[in-house]
Amino acid sequence: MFLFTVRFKLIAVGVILLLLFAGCGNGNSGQSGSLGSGQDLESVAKARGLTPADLVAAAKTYMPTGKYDEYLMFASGGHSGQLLVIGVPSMRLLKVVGVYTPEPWQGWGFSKDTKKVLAEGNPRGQELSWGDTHHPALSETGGNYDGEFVFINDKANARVAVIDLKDFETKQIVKNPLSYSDHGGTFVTPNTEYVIEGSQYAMPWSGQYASIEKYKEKYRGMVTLWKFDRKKGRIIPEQSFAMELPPYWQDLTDAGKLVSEGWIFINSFNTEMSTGGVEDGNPPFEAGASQRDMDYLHVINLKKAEAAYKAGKTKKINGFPVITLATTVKEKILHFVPEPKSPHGVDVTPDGNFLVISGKLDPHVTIFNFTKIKQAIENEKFAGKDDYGIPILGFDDVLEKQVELGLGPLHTQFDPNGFAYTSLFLESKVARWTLGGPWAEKHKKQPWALVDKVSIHYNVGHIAMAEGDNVEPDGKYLVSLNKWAIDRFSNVGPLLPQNFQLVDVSDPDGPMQLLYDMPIGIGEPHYAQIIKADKIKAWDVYPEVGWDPATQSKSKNAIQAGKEKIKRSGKKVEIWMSAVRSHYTPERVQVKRGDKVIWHITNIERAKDATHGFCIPHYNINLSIEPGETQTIEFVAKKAGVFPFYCTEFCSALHLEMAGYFLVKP
Ligand code: CUK
Ligand code: CUA
Repeated sequence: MFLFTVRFKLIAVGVILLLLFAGCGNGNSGQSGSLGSGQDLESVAKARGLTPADLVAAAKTYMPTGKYDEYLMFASGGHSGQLLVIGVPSMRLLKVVGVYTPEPWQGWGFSKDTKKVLAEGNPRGQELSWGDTHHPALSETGGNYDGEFVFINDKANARVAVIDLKDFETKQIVKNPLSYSDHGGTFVTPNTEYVIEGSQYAMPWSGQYASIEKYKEKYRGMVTLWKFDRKKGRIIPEQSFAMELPPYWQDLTDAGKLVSEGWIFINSFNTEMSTGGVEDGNPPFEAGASQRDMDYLHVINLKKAEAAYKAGKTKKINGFPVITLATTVKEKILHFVPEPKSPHGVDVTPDGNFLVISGKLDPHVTIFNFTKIKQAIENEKFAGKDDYGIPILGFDDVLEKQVELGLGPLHTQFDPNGFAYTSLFLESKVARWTLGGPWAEKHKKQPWALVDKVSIHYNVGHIAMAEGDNVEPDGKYLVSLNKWAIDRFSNVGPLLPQNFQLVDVSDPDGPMQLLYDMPIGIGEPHYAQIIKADKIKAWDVYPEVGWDPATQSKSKNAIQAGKEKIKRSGKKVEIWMSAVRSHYTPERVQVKRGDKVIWHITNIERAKDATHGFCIPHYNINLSIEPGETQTIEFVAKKAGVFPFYCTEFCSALHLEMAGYFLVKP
């Protein structure tokens, strides 16, 4: 690695010298000309108008064919409802994982099992075909990403999905039984005991009706602790519980780690309990929810909450155990810390001892000291109570520092060099600043000080750093997840892509360098996590022929070559079909109109990448059957006719012949 770096630096320096010598690097016109007639770097750079800095950036991100990225980024797909997998530093999109929205390429939402997973997230029978994904959370062991699972929330409908990274498929969607709205999810505890989902917009329990005049009494926030069973790869709703919270608008969450392990932190806004109604002469939300100078950071003792739940000190709401506000007060589970003005983002430092709160409407980040918070709670040193009886700690008793960073601070990440990085939405910059405490001493840095800023394009929301939420962050790369793109890309009409920008932050003594723009043409990504690629131990092909990804075990409907069959009983027709290059067996399937069709297909291939598709026109069926996989479709053959089915993956020279006829007799 060291050798590589040195060599790399030499090459970079060589490139720059070459260009300077050639009198090239005449600024970036935003347009590139021809490729250049020659094959040498100098003439290509000249023809394309590339500066020396461009060439260095290119050398840092270019991935030669067949080489792999060092990191994988799991990014939310925003209101596409999906999850994106992107290589870092090349910023190549590797996969769009179907989560809340049907995804035909993966057959997601077309097979019996995947339809079932999507339907798990349908509240009271209402079918949903999208989600608003915000915060992916990789599973953790000992406070570091372990590469086994990733979770992601749907803010619009308060749902949580579980994706197994053995095959990058969504395995489960749980619908929150208490709320329609979540934002404080997903975040995991340091060993993924719980997946945390906090609400956003307060509402009456479970979506019941209550007049908005009854806001204070009838509307509530919540945080749900979903118990995760790693062996089963599933959330266990029967071992999960929630806490009732006041009707403030809870925002982001983070789980404590190391010294703060066993605690959860949630920030909030609208502690004014503004209810909108600008049309009736009330202050609009954006003003009404910003009147007070302080909102409340929620500090939750998870160990105590868990004990209360296990002791049965809960109330069933919509069949789900909830620790009420009264119990919360009695059991001393929840405390508030005043936090400045409508904050956004609460981020726990890698050592677990500091909580960084961003101002949003305040140019500072506010840093609280967890040790001081714990002491104040133990000594019951309170500055007051809120309307619901929750004790409020004294701001100055728990404050460590406030650092002025710039306009619109939102989210913070950390590197191994003692730096924190905070996005500045209004300034369109990312600030690098130093942490204090033992960390600063170790890194010999002036504590709590702004060091540097890098411009991004434009209006950054979250930032993601390599292994950035871990107790041992990697740093090196930072990805800025920008909300606006404006002039960064070719005109593709009034709906513009969002822009991910890759920033090199590897040099603790040098400037941060913007390397690359990646347009995101699918939903608005909010958050992402970046994991070392070698931590992911995904399968090349399914472990056995006849694998059922829904159970991650062999399917009872798996068949071997030669055992294909069609069974009829009354109005039911069941088919066991095999797929292999380049045919389906059987190739003809005949049923009568009105028959119930249950169709199992096993891809009996063992070769990597030998995926077959399967589609039937009119019946809205499109599957992707990966090597070794068995899938089932079920439908009623309501329409008579002849329906040619075929393979939708170009799998061999005779792929076009991989087809057959589905005949429905009138
Ligand atoms: S949020 Cu979108 S920029 Cu949902 Cu985490 Cu802050
Ligand atoms: Cu199988 Cu194309």
